[in-house]
Amino acid sequence: MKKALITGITGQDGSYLAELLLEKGYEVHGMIRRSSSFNTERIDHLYVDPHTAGARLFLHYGDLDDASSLNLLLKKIRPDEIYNLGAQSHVRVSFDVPEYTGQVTGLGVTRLLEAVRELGLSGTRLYQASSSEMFGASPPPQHEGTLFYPRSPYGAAKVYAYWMAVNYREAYGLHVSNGILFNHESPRRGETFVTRKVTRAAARIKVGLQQKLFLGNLEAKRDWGYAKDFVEAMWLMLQQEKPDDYVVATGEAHSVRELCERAFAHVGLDYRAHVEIDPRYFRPTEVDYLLGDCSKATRQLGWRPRTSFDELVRIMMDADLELAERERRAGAGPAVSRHG
Ligand code: NDP
Ligand code: GDR
Repeated sequence: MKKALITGITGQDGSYLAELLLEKGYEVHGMIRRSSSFNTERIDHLYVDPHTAGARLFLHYGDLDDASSLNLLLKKIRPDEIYNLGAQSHVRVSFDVPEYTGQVTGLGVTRLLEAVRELGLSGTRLYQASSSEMFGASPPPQHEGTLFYPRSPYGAAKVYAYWMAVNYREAYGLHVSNGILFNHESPRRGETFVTRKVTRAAARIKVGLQQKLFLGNLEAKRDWGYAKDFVEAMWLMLQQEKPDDYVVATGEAHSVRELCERAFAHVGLDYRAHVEIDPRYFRPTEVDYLLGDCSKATRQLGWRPRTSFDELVRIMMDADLELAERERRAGAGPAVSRHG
């Protein structure tokens, strides 16, 4: 039975990847952070008591900021595959906590690579969650050869991590691949990322739980895909004989404004009556236009996106409508304005 370790298993991608690997028969180990509130909601449906016969999902405390925890975990588990999805992943927030973002999103990768190297885990394959944010201000369409020009502490940390992954591949022969993933979303997306913020608010407005939605820049364009499709590309990368770097995207871009239009229209509303601009959501430097060219992934991995933008909005709206209905029935109070 193959063993995989997922850092960031409690996040959006971690939860879908854990599902995929369990379906494929893996023993899955997830690294989780100690938190004063519950942070395992996205994987609770997968968890069974580890004492149960046949249990294949195991959770361990650790942190990308703590090299000793990484070393101990790798020593204990000796995974065949490591998926490094853990990160301070919010671009806007990275301007507020630039040093911390560098520590976790950047140096965290070095700590992990060093642990693999020090322990001599030469057979272990590693996936690094690189990002289209690394392209930043480089004009679209972006592909593996496009110049990196990050526009945030988050983007800069991911560029550092990307090159450390490449360096450990070249210097020590480690099997490390970078997946340069463009934005991917789902009903499990964190509520402060724009897609989820919009679908959540449109649904709550529809059922009468709130009236307004405050957003930042409506003109930014993103290549939005479905997280469930995208985690398959991560797995495919680690099944290749040779490690490499791949762009994963849909090849279709839409503006935040279009996203609002579609989401609100799905429930028969006009976004213009509800969306207002709050400058606190503007970023000191913005990434205007991301549109990925994933032809290499299609050619070499046989991967292609399966879910269109319209379908994605429908999936997210349907899920958030159900959630809003439940909240309404439970007598939820007025909307809390979340930062993000
Ligand atoms: P999320 O923000 O949903 O999840 C991030 C995960 O990282 C969570 O499990 C979080 O734990 C964990 N984490 C945060 N800080 C630490 C730390 N110090 N040590 C260990 N774990 C930590 O991100 P996504 O699932 O959306 O993304 C997964 C990865 O892919 C990230 O690295 C992200 O930067 C990258 N990426 C994402 C894209 C996207 O569009 N979703 C596109 C390209 C790259 P907790 O739950 O406790 O907060
Ligand atoms: P992004 O995603 O920065 O691309 O990073 P996000 O959804 O946060 O922003 C997308 C675009 O929407 C604009 N925007 C707003 N964004 C947020 N969060 N909140 C708002 O109110 C708002 N109004 C407008 C933003 O300015 C931006 O242009 C995501 C993360 O998952 C990263 O970890 C990942 O690497 C990249 O996608 C690819």
